[in-house]
Amino acid sequence: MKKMLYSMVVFSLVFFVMSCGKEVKTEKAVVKIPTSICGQCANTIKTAVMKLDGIKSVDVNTETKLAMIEFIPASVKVTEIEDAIVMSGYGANEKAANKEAFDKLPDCCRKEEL
Ligand SMILES: [Cu+2]
Repeated sequence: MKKMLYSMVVFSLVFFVMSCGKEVKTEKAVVKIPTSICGQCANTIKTAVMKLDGIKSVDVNTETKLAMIEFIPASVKVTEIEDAIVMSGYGANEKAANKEAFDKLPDCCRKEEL
């Protein structure tokens, strides 16, 4: 019983600290990904962006050619997100895809020539 009470106290304390901890503010950014085509493109972009610190979620839509990214502005900047996409072989907003990365993409993902 004593042990249970102890663990309950610890639990509520942890919960208290967590809920009182500085609230992490997130922001949402929409990045244009004009050269994305298929589901594999979406996966490649998602994987590349998720590797960055401070990324909460990535939602890639190859039909609207937009990526919706929720991120922590204190940890990561939109330009870094764009660069990660560029380095994975896709254009991001006004930035062109990295040529080397683009050449390594599967054939189905390279319909648009740079
Ligand atoms: Cu593709």
